[in-house]
Amino acid sequence: MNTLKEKVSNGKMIKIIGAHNGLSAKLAESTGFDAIWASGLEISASHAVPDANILTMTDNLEAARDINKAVSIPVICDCDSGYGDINNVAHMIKEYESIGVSGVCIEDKPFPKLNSFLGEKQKLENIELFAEKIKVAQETKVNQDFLVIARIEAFIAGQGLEEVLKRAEAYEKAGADALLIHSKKKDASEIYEFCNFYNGDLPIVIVPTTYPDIDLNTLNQLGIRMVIYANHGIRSSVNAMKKTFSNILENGNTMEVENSISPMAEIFDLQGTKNLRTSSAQKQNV
Ligand code: SPV
Ligand code: MG
Repeated sequence: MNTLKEKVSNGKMIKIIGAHNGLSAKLAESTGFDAIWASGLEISASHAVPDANILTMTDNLEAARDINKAVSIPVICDCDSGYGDINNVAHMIKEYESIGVSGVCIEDKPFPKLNSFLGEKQKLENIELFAEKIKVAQETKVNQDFLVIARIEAFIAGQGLEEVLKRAEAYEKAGADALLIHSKKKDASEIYEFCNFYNGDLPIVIVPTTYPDIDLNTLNQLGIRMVIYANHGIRSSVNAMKKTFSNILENGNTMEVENSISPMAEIFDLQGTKNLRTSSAQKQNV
């Protein structure tokens, strides 16, 4: 298996999808995605709590561990703003590296963070302080293939291209392995703008949640290296569950939903049931 770092340097677009547990990660892998995004939004939503650092680092680490155990493709972990100051970042890097994931992403917002699509005016972390977080993350990691992605939230905070480019330069200098440029505009204009003016060498990552029409050809033309479809798994499962649950109550039986839900055999298969061993000692006791 290629490391994520090798995949980034081989020139092919890396298609990444969000997951929140082993099952969703497994579905992503079997569909053909290149990597998994252990999404803070998905993990917190799956616990029915806001994406606002309500879950602890340990909660997210446990989810990432489950995800990583379920698949053999690389897992990139959404680590919000690093769970505190530079010392929290150092601890976080040690913990995440120890579970065998391929990298982490940290965003330049203060702790506690709020999901990028919430609130009117998001606050940004001080640029020098965030650059220091990146530096400490790189100094702490042991495996040089472990990616530290710096996520720039300046567009999210309503700032312009100048601030985004300034931050890109600072984080690149601090040693980031890639830059995630986030935007909540309804079109990709901020991403185009950034790609046209960015002079650095780092691979660019985007999360096209609010500009869903951007396609892989366009991403290639812009020189973008990784695309993260961050939340489509949980959004589709919520929709599917709502439909099934209400259909059962409406009909008073499960006849109609049987045709649209996964057969039990598929669930057993996803669980790896066929790998269960039969104990010969137990057999003798029967
Ligand atoms: C996530 O999936 O948790 C992300 C992406 O960080 S976003 O929800 O767009 O902030
Ligand atoms: Mg997140």
